[in-house]
Amino acid sequence: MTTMQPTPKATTQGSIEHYDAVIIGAGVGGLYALHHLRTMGLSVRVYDGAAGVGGTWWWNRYPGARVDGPGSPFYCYTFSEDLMQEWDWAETQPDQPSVLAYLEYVADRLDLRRDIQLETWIRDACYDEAAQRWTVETSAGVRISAQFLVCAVGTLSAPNSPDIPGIQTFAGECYHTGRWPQTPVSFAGKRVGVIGTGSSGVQAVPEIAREAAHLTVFQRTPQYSIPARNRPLDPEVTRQVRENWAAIRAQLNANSVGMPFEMSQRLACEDTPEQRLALYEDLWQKGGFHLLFSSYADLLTNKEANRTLAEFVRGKIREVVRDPKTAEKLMPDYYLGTKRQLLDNGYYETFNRNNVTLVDLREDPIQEITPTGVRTTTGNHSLDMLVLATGFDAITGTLLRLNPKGRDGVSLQEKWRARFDTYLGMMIADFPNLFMIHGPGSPSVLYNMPLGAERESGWIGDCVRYLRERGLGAIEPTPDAEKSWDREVTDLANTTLYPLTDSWYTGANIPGKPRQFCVHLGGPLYFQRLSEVAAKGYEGFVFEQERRTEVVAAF
Ligand code: NA7
Repeated sequence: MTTMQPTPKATTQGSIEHYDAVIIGAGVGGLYALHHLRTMGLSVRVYDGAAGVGGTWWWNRYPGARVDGPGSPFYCYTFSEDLMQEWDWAETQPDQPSVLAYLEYVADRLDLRRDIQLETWIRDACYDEAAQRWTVETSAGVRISAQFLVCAVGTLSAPNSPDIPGIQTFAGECYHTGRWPQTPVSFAGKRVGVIGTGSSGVQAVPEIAREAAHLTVFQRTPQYSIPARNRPLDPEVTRQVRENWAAIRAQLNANSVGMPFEMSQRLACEDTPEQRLALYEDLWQKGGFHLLFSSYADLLTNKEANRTLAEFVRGKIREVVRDPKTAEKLMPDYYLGTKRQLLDNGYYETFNRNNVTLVDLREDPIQEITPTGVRTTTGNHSLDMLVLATGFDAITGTLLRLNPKGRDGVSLQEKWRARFDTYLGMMIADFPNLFMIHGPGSPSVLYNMPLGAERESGWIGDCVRYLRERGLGAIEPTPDAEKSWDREVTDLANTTLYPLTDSWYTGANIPGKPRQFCVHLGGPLYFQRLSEVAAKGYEGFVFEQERRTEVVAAF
């Protein structure tokens, strides 16, 4: 591991600092991109609006927040043997403080902080065609210039605050899970309402119910949740992973979601109903994503296969929730796994508590929020605190809010009015030298995100090197390359059940957002495509010769 290298110098022209690369975001993606580009010898500056590093793990401090996918010791960077050997994970599904502590440790261990400016929002970014550089402007009005702009802005970082009549009038405490306060929040003795039952709501509900005087859960769409079965991480697992790290890393890279799962090759119809039930029961007891990935290969592609697992989980809800009416309200009816699959620690059990009420908004919609609570069609729910677990304008929302201006001043909002066109999920036509990490059209949220960030940053670094070695000043994809990439992403998605469901994967959670499933489902195939494109001299891209050389740092 390289530490304590000298920071390549930024240059100053007039009052503007010039860097080789500006990275927006100091989360999982931005931290690694900084390390990687800096190791290559580039001058790099990272900006983040938060007061600490960690990105989504800095903001999402709501009670119960924890890794809700496959957990430790695999939700981490893989590039450094040292990081792997040094960091001890305590639980199989690390909680938010643990993941944040890990990212802080990485920032310190790699000496990243000296190139990160916190509490600094980037409010604008414009491409200067003559200079072949980006100018970004901070919320304080400071302008910075960089040849490359790396948007590591996060896929779940633009909170969706619901437009419910009267929401601004609520007089009690009101928190969005994605903007949870830094100071402790007490629920003791309070009447709390939670709106939203996605991952955040399902994680927060059991924790809040334990402390609050009363909890009212406002549910719009019931979801399937699988027990996470979080437990202390067996030290023997850690030991084996450390001993076999090279092999495990290769396994992660080869896996379709970047995790060491045994992906089933068997079809659901190859087993009898009794065999299926036995397998589902076994994997339900095991907990986590095994039920989805290690049971049958066609659960996300075949409606009948999906129905068998959905029926099994509905049966579990009926078994756990004692009041049959409440159980019926909790019954999901979409294709399991096509919304973000939830993992919980006692979610359905929480509805057996006598201080918890479930309001089914499909039969009893919210009319308005008043200063004292929530009024639904059937009555008032008096509340001291409102928790908005209403999610995010996912994948594209933060980039669109930043709204960079590319060639001819065209804005990203104009460019993406109808479709989120990208090439490889990495770059956008008319936005030269702008790279994305976890952008639309990449595997992003359906892949191990630290590993994806590493692999995408590696591609960005190689691309920068390619330009520098050839005296090229700018790169951008062709519109044709974007169109064929869109077809590839869409064709892959259409082999699955994902596009059939309203979810944040399809953009359906945000009113007016174009409906588009913009996650590349290829896993290793995606990274193979990245390598192929690079090997063919960046096929699908066009270049410009370097016009100016005086601001280019030593490389
Ligand atoms: P999600 O998964 O988008 O969940 C948001 C929830 O909020 C979901 O149940 C929504 O119902 C509900 N919602 C959204 N707007 C409203 C309004 N206006 N009224 C009532 N209910 C509403 O976000 P999360 O934060 O839970 O999870 C996102 C990721 O963040 C997750 O993967 C974690 O890793 C962290 P809907 O289903 O749209 O009917």
